[in-house]
Amino acid sequence: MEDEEGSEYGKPDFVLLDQVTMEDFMRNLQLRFEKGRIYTYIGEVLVSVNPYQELPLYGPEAIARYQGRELYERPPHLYAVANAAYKAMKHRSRDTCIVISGESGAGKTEASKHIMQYIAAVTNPSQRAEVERVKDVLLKSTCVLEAFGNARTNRNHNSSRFGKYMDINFDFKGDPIGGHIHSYLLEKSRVLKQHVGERNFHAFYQLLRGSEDKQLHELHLERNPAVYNFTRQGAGLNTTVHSVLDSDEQSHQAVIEAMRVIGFSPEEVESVYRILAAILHLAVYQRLFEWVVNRINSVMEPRDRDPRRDGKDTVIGVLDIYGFEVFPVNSFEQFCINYCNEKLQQLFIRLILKQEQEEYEREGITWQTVEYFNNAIIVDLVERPHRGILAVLDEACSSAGTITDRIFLQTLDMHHRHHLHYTSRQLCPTDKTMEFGRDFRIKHYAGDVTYSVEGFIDKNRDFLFQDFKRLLYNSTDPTLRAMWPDGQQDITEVTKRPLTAGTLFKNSMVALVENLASKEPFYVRCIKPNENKVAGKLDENHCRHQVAYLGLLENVRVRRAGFASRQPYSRFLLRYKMTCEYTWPNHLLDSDKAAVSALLEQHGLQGDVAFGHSKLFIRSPRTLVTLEQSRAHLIPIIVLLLQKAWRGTL
Ligand code: AOV
Ligand code: MG
Repeated sequence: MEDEEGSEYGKPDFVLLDQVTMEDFMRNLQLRFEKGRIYTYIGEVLVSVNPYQELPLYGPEAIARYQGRELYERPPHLYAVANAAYKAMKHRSRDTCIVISGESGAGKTEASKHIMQYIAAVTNPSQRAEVERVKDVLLKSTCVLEAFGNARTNRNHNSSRFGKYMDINFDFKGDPIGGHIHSYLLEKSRVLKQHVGERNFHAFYQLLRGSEDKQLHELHLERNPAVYNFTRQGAGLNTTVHSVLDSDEQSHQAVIEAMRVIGFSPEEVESVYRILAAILHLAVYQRLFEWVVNRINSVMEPRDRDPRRDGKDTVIGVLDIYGFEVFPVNSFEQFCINYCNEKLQQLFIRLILKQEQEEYEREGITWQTVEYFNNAIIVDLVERPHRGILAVLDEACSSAGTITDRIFLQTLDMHHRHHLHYTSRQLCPTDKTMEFGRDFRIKHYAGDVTYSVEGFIDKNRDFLFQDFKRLLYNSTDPTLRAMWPDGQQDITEVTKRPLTAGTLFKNSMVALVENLASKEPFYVRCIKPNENKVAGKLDENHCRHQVAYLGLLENVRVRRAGFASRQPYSRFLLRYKMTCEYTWPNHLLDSDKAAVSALLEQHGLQGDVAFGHSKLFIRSPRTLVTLEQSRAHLIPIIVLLLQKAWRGTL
């Protein structure tokens, strides 16, 4: 690691802690945070603490320092993770994904933006026009989707109210040639209702505050958001987002500009805002949002696919989804959001804690098992067939209006009365923090959340009258028509029972997790430093809780008792064979394993490794740094020798 990461900045990797206790972990986190070092590794996992202030960590110069480097060569940074994912994709043709997790306001969306900026900055050195177009769309799509899908909540002034997974497709040169955005369950109930202190989606305020008088007049709108029920409920007159975000006025222009760059026609942009205006009188927002996502996808469909790869590109996926959240009143939306976070924690356990230990066993490495909390039991409570919460809810929804939210709750109580992670007032009559006949509580991996069942059945049914769909499908506005393709369905299709919102969400989560698991994963674990969005303040209890539930200590233990790096012998040799006389240019030993052993012995590094059946396991990152330095030192000498050889002067 570079000199600037001296001991006064704490350990740049928690794996290097003298002891793995919560106290030591927190001390290091705090020390680094105080020194403006918001990033720290656990092996290849990046822990990031939201600074709630602009830090001089980003931009072209910083990007240049990370470009093409190894993960451990520079201080921990998002750019290093983006670079590692990019290199795995480019040099090893691996589909990779970057999974960003953490609770609401922890900095996931900001992190995803920095990652996108890094990828945009290091690609397309030859300035191909089509690649530039794709990059523009990738970057601008964020601005548009934030306008329509983000809102101020009491936990985050720019909270993502939809889940977003973006695939970026790369050609064989490593340049982005397209992409695809999957959006997950928009919290559309926000259009109608916002809690005290919260706002509707940004786009409404941008429209009212940022439009010209003439346009507002044509749309029959007034400038003041306090006039409309949908935009005044939560925040009253205080409807501006005070933050690093631009004002609504500026944002409105930026969003329109972004839509133009992406390729929305002027007519389409006009339609979007006409519909938005109409929504201030009428509850179709999700369709508008989905249409915007689809429109962006249609211009990101890869055009120049490489025929040599059978049309298959390599992909980097970036996942930025709504974080775990608890409000004074939690409804169906929070239930889905928190279930989604349970699924992602399962994936983390599977890929980082479980798979790692299984690999040691497979490779015959001696290993002491690390215990960790497996949240599979909570995922099962939600998604188990027949008895899980979603199945019980679906059952309630299918019974033609006779079942009430209250009966749904009673059925849950009956099925889960002995479940360790489920309770309700009925089951625990002395607990006055829950209401009889209304609340149930799940003990989530990240904390307890009490859900009110009010509206669960309606929201899950997600019912829209077919006549209404048909009316909108028959509109003369082509954009509006495109949002209601199901308005043309005939009556037999319509009478089939549609899948419920909960089941659709569950299916999309299962598919998402399988998709992520099929890729080489990189993890960013975001931590929210305090509840008050204050710069430079790290609330110890609040952070300790997150460190605990994110499983970060277990992560360090697995990593530490284990190994910082592992790679197949052949790959290791390819990179470092030049540093040893027995292996350069080719080795004559019996096996790659024997050659690697000779190489390490020459460097005096054999004490820091273990030899698996097919892979070398390296304990400390320092060993890699030593090898990298040795390689960097030799490259100019080898180049010189080769040049001399070519000229015949050797
Ligand atoms: P989230 O995505 O994790 O929450 P955001 O990425 O929106 O959280 O971060 C919340 C706010 O914290 C941002 O609007 C910034 O003001 C600030 N912030 C985050 N990261 C940084 C950073 N690296 N530097 C400076 N400020 C930062 V949610 O979407 O609510 O789960 O659903
Ligand atoms: Mg977000």
